[in-house]
Amino acid sequence: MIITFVGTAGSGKTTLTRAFGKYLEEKGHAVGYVNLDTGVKRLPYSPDVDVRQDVTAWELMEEGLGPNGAIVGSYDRLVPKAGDYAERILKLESERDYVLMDTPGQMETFLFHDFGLRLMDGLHDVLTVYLFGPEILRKPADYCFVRFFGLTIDLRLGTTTVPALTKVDTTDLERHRKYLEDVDYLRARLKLEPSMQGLLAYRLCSVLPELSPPTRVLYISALTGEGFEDLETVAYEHYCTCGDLT
Ligand SMILES: Nc1nc2c(ncn2[C@@H]2O[C@H](COP(=O)(O)OP(=O)(O)O)[C@@H](O)[C@H]2O)c(=O)[nH]1
Ligand SMILES: [Mg+2]
Repeated sequence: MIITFVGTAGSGKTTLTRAFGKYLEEKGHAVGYVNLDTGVKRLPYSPDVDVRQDVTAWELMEEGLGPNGAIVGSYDRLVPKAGDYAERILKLESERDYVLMDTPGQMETFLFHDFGLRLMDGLHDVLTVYLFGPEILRKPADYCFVRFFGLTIDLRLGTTTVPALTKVDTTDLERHRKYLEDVDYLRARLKLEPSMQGLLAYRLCSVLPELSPPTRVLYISALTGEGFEDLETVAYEHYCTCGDLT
């Protein structure tokens, strides 16, 4: 089974790839690792498939491009190879119990670039885990934002996406849990918001139950291992039920 970690730069994708992989290995599973980040210099795990074998962002910087141009340019060069990478990842999947895919630091290069989309088109039944840190959850509308962002990843990649709050070792988990799990509570709080943003969030959250089943939210710390069992369970259920994560 293939699990892809997607999230903004610094949300914890690489750290979780390493920590969750180690957890699975300690339980006796064979784990394959895929690095899709052309811009990373050092990885805490040994990738079995690594896009840096073909191109790195820093070699394009040496050719004179700035950091953003180098990142985009590196994925432009990878586009013709997307099918090959998909095949290599599928082969790795056939040899291992789990394949963990660590995606580009900047999420947009995966979600908006042809390379990421073509690669995902070549894979089947991928479980995508959308990682977001507690620092982006400041007001009630933010909880609505992350729920919808998870859905837009589904829409974009055509995979099943489960939202995961990361770095829970750094935050007051119970407060986040209530907003993320109890849509009625969230709506009640949003109703009190006088802004247009609050009104939009209220309306969006009102249609959330219609748009998606009550998806489970994961609460994870790559440092303490909290939530790893739940992630393993969700991955297992995904492969047994083909996408029903209620
Ligand atoms: N406290 C805490 N820090 C974390 C956790 N996961 C990642 N980090 C830190 O967050 C930073 C970014 O992590 P990284 O895995 O490189 O993020 P990426 O850009 O999404 O791959 C690093 O300094 C990590 O040590 C976590 O679960 N708890
Ligand atoms: Mg990373």
